[in-house]
Amino acid sequence: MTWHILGAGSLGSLWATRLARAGLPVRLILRDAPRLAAYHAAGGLSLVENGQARRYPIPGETAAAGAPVQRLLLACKAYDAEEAAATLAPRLSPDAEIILLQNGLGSQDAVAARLPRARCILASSTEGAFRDGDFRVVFAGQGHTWLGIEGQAQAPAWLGELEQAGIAHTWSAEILAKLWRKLALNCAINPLTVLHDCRNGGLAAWPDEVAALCQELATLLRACGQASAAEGLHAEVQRVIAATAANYSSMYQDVAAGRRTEIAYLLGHACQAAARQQLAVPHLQALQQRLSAHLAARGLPVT
Ligand code: NAD
Ligand code: KPL
Repeated sequence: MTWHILGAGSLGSLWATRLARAGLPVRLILRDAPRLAAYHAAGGLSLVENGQARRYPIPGETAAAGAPVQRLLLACKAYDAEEAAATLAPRLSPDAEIILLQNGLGSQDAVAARLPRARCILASSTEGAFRDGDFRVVFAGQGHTWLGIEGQAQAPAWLGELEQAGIAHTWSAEILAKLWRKLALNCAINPLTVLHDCRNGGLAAWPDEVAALCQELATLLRACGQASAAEGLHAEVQRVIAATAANYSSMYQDVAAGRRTEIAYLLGHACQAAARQQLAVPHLQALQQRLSAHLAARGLPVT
């Protein structure tokens, strides 16, 4: 079974190169003909691991190519996911499976609504990768990927291929709790690092702000039926701040580089969920307003 991977960005390239290295059939879906031509000119995808680069000549195509797609890894940003999935709709076989690698929440439902016949598998990853050149990805941080369909205990047989490719993973029937927990961590840390212009460790100077956000986020998680994701949230946020003290958060890096953020799928999703639950979250709302103003002042989208 071929792995079609849409998005030759950081995570898409990290998955594509490791699957190809394990001898599994992989095809990369590029945005358009000019990107495909640039990819061909590059001669494949390069993976940099422990300072060593190796190139993998993985076949590429655009969404317009004809062959049916049975297994798709959607590896674009959350704000591109629905449209990207829609471009592939005509090629999806009736029993197609789509693995959604997007951070945050909201994009997964949008994809599922666009492709009602596809089997959507949600994923939450703590792996770290970045691009240091076109079609070149650096494996920056070992991590783990949880995959699952809510309430489904039976893992698909192809998970063995991830094993074969050395992609650390676990199947989870409580994948929504994983995604909510990561969303809460990101909401408690990332926007504050942008607003206070600091590394994660700099948030140790703002303990009351962090505590107030964690308290609201935990209440929200419980209201949304995610009590397990609320458990010990503040303590974990403090642990992550200490453990990643020297790092800049992903949102900080996006803003610093003038890139669009995934705010709508993190803080935006949290505030919307609170509104649906008629739950007052004044700190989260104030944070969203401050962050939106900060992004707008830099010409960046606030959704
Ligand atoms: P990225 O921006 O590096 O890569 C996304 C790629 O998708 C880009 O190359 C973009 O051109 C491509 N793309 C978008 N729309 C497309 C389309 N219609 N057709 C073809 N290609 C298209 O992003 P990333 O860092 O790999 O992140 C992907 C998701 O994974 C995000 O939600 C992110 O939050 C999450 N994530 C990333 C990391 C990481 O270390 N990079 C870790 C954990 C989670
Ligand atoms: O995931 C993160 C990010 O920067 O996006 C951490 C390190 C957990 C901070 O929220």
